Formats: sequence, structure tokens, C-alpha cells
Amino acid sequence: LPEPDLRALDDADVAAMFPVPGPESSKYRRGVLGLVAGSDAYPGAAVLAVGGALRGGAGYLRVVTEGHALTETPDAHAHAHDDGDGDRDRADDAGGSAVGVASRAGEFVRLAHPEAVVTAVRAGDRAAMLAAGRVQAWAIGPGLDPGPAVRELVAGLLGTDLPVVVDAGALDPLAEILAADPAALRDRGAPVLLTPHEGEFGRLTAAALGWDPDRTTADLAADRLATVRRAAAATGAVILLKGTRTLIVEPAGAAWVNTTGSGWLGTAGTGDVLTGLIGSLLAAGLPAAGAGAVGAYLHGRAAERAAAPLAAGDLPNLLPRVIAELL
Ligand code: NPW
Ligand code: AMP
Ligand code: MG
Repeated sequence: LPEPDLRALDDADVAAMFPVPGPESSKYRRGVLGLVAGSDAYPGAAVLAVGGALRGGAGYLRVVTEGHALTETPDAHAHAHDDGDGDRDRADDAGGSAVGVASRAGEFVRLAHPEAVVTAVRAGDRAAMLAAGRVQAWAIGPGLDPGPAVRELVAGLLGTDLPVVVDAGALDPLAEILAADPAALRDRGAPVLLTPHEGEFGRLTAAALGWDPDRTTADLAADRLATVRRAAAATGAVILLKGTRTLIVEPAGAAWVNTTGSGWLGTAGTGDVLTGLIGSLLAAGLPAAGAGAVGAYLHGRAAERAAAPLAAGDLPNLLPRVIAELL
């Protein structure tokens, strides 16, 4: 088969793919997104990703944040018991919420976006994360603290049959999983979409594939598309490489290039908004590359409509106008 060409995204492509709810729609049919984001150090990343997800049209947004077990509060004693193994058992299994866990990022999200349903879980508690009900796609990474606990959560999501977006603090943990099991993504039934910036792409390919980071930087400069195609083929992931002209590349080589955006997007937190937006499109049922392409296009168009200088938090509320222009 000839290698598929690169396609430049335009308004018509995006309008055709954007999921518009029909008369039979409900919050569950629209798409339930599970978003794992935020930490004590970066609660803002979770807030920004939630903003992107809500204005991307998620029907139901479940946010999972890592927190700390409460050991002394009367509330924790009222709802949970300690069976002596050093763990605090969860008393509330119904909603999967980990009673007795406090999370700074979770509180930020609750205050900023009351629409989101937040569950705080202990670091690395994949069972509590996966107890979030009716989730149709997952997004993990903005503001997470990369390490063994996040690796547990990523492994838990890879064990589901749902599509997953992996960004930011979840990329290094995913790379470790891939280094140990190169077929980890190929063997699952649903796609994984990675959304690195160039620095993250260098770290990811070094850890997962053993690429030399300096050589990768040179390869990207010489032929960006070919380099991302090699990484997508080798990992089995759809890769969205962020930058001036964001590329979205499938493992088999089919690729899109984004045509919207401006230099004002080079500001902290814009990538976190994009991850939430893409997650909501994935939960609505778009294929992984389509969700990445539509998300990148709308995100860039929102930046074009924003008052300068842009702040990342401006982007979500510009999305309704951008979407209305297209449909
Ligand atoms: P250098 O220094 O240029 O040589 P990191 P991050 C390199 C959260 N955030 N763009 C660069 O190399 C995120 O979600 C929270 C960027 C450097 O070594 C993450 O969880 C916010 N970097 C976490 O912070 C708002 C590039 O990569 C390294 C690059 C860290 O994310 C901000 C930087 O990568 C942020 O979104 C490029 N095009 N090219 C909040 N308000 O809560 C090369 N690099 O260390 O992963 O840092 O992207 O800031
Ligand atoms: P992150 O580094 O994860 O915060 O993501 C940054 C976001 O801003 C990505 O969507 C990039 O594609 C976008 N971006 C950064 N710089 C530029 C630029 N000069 N032109 C267009 N988009 C940019
Ligand atoms: Mg980022």
C-alpha cells in the first residue's frame, strides 16, 4: 500500500466530524469523560483541562484527582474503618468515591467548575479511579506528578477497553510501561492518543523506544512528519505532536496537520485545555485521530479569536463561538 498522505485540516473537515447532539441525546449518550488530572503542585492544570472538556461538549465529566488519606478528621472516622493493614478502607462503594481522601486539586476543580463530578483517590489507587461510573473515554496527565503512583493509574486505564488520551505527567509513566512491554498499546482493543510537546516527545521516545534525544531533535527539524510516523508505528499510539503546526499521526501513517493557532498559544496551561477538549470529543465517540484533529483545530481557532495577550483560561469560553461559526 502507498503511504497515506498528509491532510491539512479545514473548516469543512472539522464541521463534518464535530459531534452535535440529536433530539434523543442525554448526558450519558453525549459522552462521559473520565479525567485524571491535577496535583498539590499543579491544581490549575486540572481546572484548565476541565474547562476544555466542558466546552468541548462532554455530557458528563468525572474528574479523578489524587489526594491524601485523612487519618484524624471526625469525618474520616465516621465513614471509614481501618482494618489494621495500614490502609483505610473505602466505605462508600456505590459512587466509587474514596471517603477519607482530601485533594487540593479536587477542591480547586469543585470551586471553579461545579458541573464536574470529582472523586479524590489515594495516590496510585487504580481501583478507586476505575470505579468512576459509565466512563466512555479517559484523559490522564495534566498536572500529574510523574512517578510509580501515576504509572499504576496509567496501567489501570490501559487495562480497560476504552480510548485513552495521555498527556503531560502521564507520558513518562506510559513510556516506562512501553519499555517493559512494547506491545502494551497494540494489544488493547481501543486507541491510545499521546499529546506531547516537543520536549515530552523527546523524553517519551528516549524512554519507550531508546531513541537518542539529541538525534530526535535533529530528526524532528529535518523531517517532522517522518519522525512522528516512526514513533507512532513503533508505539502503536496515535501521536499528536504539539507545536506551531500540530501534527496528528496514526500508527499506520495517516496524518493530519493543524492549520489554526498563533504564537499567543505559547503560554502556560494551553496544552492542559487541549487535553480536556480532546478527551470530551473522544468520549463523544470520535476516533482518536479525529478527536485530536478537531480538538487542535478548535483550540487554535479559539486562540485566533482571543484578545491578546491570551491566557489559557480564556480558551474554554471562546469555544462556543468558534463552534457556532463552523456549524
Ligand atoms: P528546555 O528547557 O526548553 O531545554 P515539562 P511543562 C522541554 C503542568 N502545567 N514546550 C524543555 O526543555 C503540565 O500539565 C501546569 C515546552 C523542558 O525541559 C505538566 O503536568 C500548569 N517544553 C507540568 O506542568 C500550567 C519544551 O521540555 C521540558 C518544548 C509540566 O509541564 C503549566 C518542559 O517540559 C503546565 O501546563 C516545548 N515546545 N520543547 C498549572 N497552572 O497548573 C522542549 N521542551 O517539564 O514536562 O514542563 O510542559 O511545563
Ligand atoms: P503545552 O506545551 O502542553 O502547554 O501545549 C502548548 C499548546 O500551545 C499546544 O497546543 C501547542 O500546539 C500550542 N502552541 C505553542 N506555541 C505555539 C505557536 N508558536 N503557534 C501555534 N501554537 C502553539
Ligand atoms: Mg502540557
